[in-house]
Amino acid sequence: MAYSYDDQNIFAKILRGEIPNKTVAESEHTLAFADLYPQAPLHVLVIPKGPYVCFDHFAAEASDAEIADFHRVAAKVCAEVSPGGDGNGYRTISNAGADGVQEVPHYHMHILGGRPLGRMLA
Ligand code: D5M
Repeated sequence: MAYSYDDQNIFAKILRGEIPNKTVAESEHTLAFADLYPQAPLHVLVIPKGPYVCFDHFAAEASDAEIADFHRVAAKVCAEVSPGGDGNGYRTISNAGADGVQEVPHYHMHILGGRPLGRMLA
């Protein structure tokens, strides 16, 4: 499978510091920041710092360290609203490609929470 990464996408520009973001968490391989158009009281995007287009690209080609780091950072954000703590839960979403209606072609996980999100399978 060949993936073509467009380094002019908006998240690549955020990672290069060319446009601002509201950082929530950062680590060696991962950045988490507030979504510009929040759909819930908590709406955070988690992205790897490496040039990956979508989930399966990341999972296939990133190092184990990048993959572990990404999920640790995402879990830290989720923990704020986790039913395992004091929260009421959350949803993670990752859109890919045209059918997935992915707007920004840099892999990202949406984390939504802070309100009842309703049933959603499509
Ligand atoms: O979602 C892409 C998401 O990226 C969408 O929820 C808006 C968000 N977005 C777009 N530009 C920015 C900036 N500059 N900062 C923060 N968030 C942004 P997708 O899954 O690709 O449809």
